[in-house]
Amino acid sequence: MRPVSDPMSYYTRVDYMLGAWQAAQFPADQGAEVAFAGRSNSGKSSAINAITGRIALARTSKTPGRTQLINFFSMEPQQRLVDLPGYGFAKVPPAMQQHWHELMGSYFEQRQSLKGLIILMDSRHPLKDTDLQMMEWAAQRQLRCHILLSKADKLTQSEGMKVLREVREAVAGVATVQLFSATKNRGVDESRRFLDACLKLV
Ligand SMILES: Nc1nc2c(ncn2[C@@H]2O[C@H](COP(=O)(O)OP(=O)(O)OP(=O)(O)O)[C@@H](O)[C@H]2O)c(=O)[nH]1
Ligand SMILES: [Mg+2]
Repeated sequence: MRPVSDPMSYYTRVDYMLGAWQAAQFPADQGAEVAFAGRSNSGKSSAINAITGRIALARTSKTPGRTQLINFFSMEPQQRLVDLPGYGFAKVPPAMQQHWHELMGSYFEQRQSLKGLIILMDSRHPLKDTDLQMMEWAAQRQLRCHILLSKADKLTQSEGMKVLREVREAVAGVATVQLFSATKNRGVDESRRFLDACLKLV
């Protein structure tokens, strides 16, 4: 359940802006934004919904690979959250994988307002090769990088602490890490603090 103080939060003022299928459709490259990346089905859209306190702002799905657009959400015109299409879903046709690469490539290369990256990793299967590639992309851009170990409600307390410790050790100096559960609203405040720092709200 959400704490009662939450509705006053800055993040609950978010609105859907647009979904971009190609770079020409990106909104004006001004201000600051933070993107949510991660494998298909890792919980990106659910995390955006939890952080903004909306039930269905970003579309979630049991079918991996559902979000094929880069979706932009704004709190203020100059401050945005970005839901990136998921990666690592083998059943996506090659032409679509190629399109994903081109779209993500142009986003990461061009986007000056991109100030931070949140990478969602299922806490039961963290640090896959594609996640490491995404961290490499962030490092090349010198982006702040924060990992949400998602679906933490599926782990026991001690399993959660163990995976947190292991991933923290593995990415020390490169990314910060926390446990997160969209269904239990766990870790929302901590993730907002990362966003605050990137969006210059503090
Ligand atoms: N138990 C549990 N399930 C979750 C959690 N977060 C997401 N899920 C479920 O995982 C599935 C995928 O969630 P999405 O948020 O759509 O994942 P996504 O990363 O946006 O997926 P794509 O857009 O397809 O790449 C859905 O069935 C969600 O309900 C969580 O914290 N706990
Ligand atoms: Mg999604």
